Amino acid sequence: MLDQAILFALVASVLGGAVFAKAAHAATITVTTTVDELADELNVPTCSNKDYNGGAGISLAEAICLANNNGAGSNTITLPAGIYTFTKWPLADFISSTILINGAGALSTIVQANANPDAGGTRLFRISGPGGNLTINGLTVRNGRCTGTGGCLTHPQHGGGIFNEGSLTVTNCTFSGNSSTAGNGGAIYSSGSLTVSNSTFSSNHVADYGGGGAIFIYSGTASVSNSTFYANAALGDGAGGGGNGGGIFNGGTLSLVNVTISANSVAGTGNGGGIFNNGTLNYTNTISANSTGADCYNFATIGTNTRNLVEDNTCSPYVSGDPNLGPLTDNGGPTQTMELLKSPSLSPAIDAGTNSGCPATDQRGVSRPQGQICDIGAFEVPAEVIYSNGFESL
Ligand SMILES: [Ca+2]
Ligand SMILES: [Ca+2]
Ligand SMILES: [Ca+2]
Repeated sequence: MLDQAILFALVASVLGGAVFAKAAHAATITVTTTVDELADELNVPTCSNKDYNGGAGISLAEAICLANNNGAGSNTITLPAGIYTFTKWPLADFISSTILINGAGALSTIVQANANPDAGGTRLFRISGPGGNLTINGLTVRNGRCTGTGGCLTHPQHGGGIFNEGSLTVTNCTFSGNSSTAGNGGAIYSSGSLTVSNSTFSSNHVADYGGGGAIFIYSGTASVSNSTFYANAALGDGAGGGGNGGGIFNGGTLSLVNVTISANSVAGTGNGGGIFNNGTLNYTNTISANSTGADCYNFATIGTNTRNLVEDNTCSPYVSGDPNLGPLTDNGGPTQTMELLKSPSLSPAIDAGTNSGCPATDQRGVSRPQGQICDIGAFEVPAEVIYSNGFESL
């Protein structure tokens, strides 16, 4: 016969479990395998009726489905160091819930498309609107691609890395080698809400008449800060035609704060090697330089325009001329950056920004400002230590 206290404990335990189960929509899911275990079931763009138990572990695709099926509330997916290769389109495509994917850092957690994608390509993430809300932190998104009409499923050919119709937040990430060769947005296409900080976009591209080698903002809002865009391109059709915005195409409302944009390009009839603005551009403490095609081509509205450096003097900057940038490389911090050099000539971006709205750190995590004033761009040059002997060293 059960002791009354034990019975009470059992009932409490069952009730507690029931209460917990009802509130258990928010979950943390840890990915345990780099194998794309849901690959054979990905051809239907829904997460229902899938066997999440196939294979030996929980794959990234399975984790996304588990989160989507978990109802309201936010879910955290922990993505340990490793290379996660999507072998089919487009499951991870469909994020319809609130998900945070936490990588172990952009150098060690890599999400990529396979070398030989299905016809049409292998995009890496798609956020459905309006319920989809994805945050990615500390990972690399590379080699995602949409290759032609009908590719990357119903929305076609845009956004080789990520297609966003909901809300997307990117922090401490690298996007490289993503492409959309018959559409817009090599790395990201957005018609929703986009926030990017402390991230680097390099060598992403579009082709034909596509625009936005790295990012194409069709509509909606986008805020980018403490980030670097290097060698992204709108390659054109190879016969004199081309798309706009080698780095960024803006058709919505775009805010840039302490961003470095360098060596991006357009071809043929394309314009705006660095930035093409067809919406509202608000920009502060931002560099655009070394472009093929104009560093910044404004076709619509420039709102806020404070302390920017645009090498070729397009988009009415505070200062023009070469910013004297170092190569894209590891300068400390989780992502690659471009240093402001002091020789052979002092970079005119050093101590030339505004402290108003300047982020508390630079892209690497170095506190701002160094010296009295924030530098222009994503990199803050450390203030020189002047020793009592009057020199920079003892
Ligand atoms: Ca599994
Ligand atoms: Ca230059
Ligand atoms: Ca400074």
